Amino acid sequence: MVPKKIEEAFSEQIKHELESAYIYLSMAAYFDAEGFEGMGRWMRAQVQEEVTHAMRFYKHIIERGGHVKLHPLAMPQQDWQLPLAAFEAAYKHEQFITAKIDDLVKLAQAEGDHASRTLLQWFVDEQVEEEASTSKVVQELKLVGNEGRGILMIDRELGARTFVLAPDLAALYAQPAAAGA
Ligand code: OFO
Repeated sequence: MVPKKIEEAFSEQIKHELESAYIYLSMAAYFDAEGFEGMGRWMRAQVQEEVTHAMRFYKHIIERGGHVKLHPLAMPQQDWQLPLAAFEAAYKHEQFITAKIDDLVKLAQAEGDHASRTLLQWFVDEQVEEEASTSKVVQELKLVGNEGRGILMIDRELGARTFVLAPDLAALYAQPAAAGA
């Protein structure tokens, strides 16, 4: 059975992960409207990834006999001055999420909840990547400044990103086997 405090904190984290998806969807809409197709695609892949982050917490609560309670999502920012401003906001948001994951680690330790440890370690590692990937784009955009060709090259590079569903989550979305199959 999942401890009550963990169930509540993980439900709250589902909200943060879905808010991440919502923020990145808003950024995708901004990039797509501004003609930055690659950045729009990168953000749309990030949206998918954030939803799977929420679903990792969801799966954990359900598997341990808990009840997921959903919270309202905050309205995301709709517009940015430049691609750099959007990616800076994304990097800052990832730092916020890292702090939330660190709080969850402390809570799981205080509750002596060893079952949450593996899940949270996955998120600790993931946040290193999340911060690194957004910060890398910020650095690249800063390097090229307002140079149009440079921005377009970054846009092309980011457009190569695709979303791949992690195999350990595939069961959440797979069709149930037909009876007698
Ligand atoms: Fe869920 O890692 Fe980004 O926000």
